[in-house]
Amino acid sequence: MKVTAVDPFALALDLRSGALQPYTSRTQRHLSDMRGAFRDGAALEDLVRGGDPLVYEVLQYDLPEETGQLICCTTVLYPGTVGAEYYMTKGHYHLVRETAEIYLGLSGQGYLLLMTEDGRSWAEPLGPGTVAYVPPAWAHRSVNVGEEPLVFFAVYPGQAGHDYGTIERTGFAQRVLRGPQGPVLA
Ligand code: M6P
Ligand code: ZN
Repeated sequence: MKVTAVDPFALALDLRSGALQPYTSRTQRHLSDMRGAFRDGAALEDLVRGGDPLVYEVLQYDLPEETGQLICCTTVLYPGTVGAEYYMTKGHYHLVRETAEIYLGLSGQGYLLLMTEDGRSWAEPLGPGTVAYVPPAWAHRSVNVGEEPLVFFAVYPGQAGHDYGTIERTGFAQRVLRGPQGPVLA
């Protein structure tokens, strides 16, 4: 197998804020980047007009996107709702379905939602110290149900790739809504 030679390295991860030093890319997603994801499209447009808040950001140390490498990143998902629906990530399958991922929760409280193309769905609570396994072929999206940022660290195979299109077409099997007694899975 041919794999790009990379020197060993170590990064500094702040276990509370998720700050990763150094990082090489920072992806920021505002609500306007998430049209179609939330149930209440009119509420989303109101919030976009009101200043288009930042929903989450991903700090990553980029490596060659190839078999043999492991890529790690941290996600900071801010608290908030669109209508009754908690802020969440876009969510994706891996382009190469035969690849898994590990999440390590650092701070905040939320859920990791998962689903398969043949109709299974799953929700795992995600908080400080949670190690969650995303098996091959499971789409994954995280949701912040707390009052502070939901922060987690993730590791996935270099060749995995992100398939957002399938979820844009099918939506996600479950939604997490703010109910009178707290979060409700719908
Ligand atoms: C995790 C990983 C990343 C992903 C990020 C945000 O950190 O799964 O690969 O980019 O969450 O999720 P999404 O790409 O679905 O917006
Ligand atoms: Zn992934």
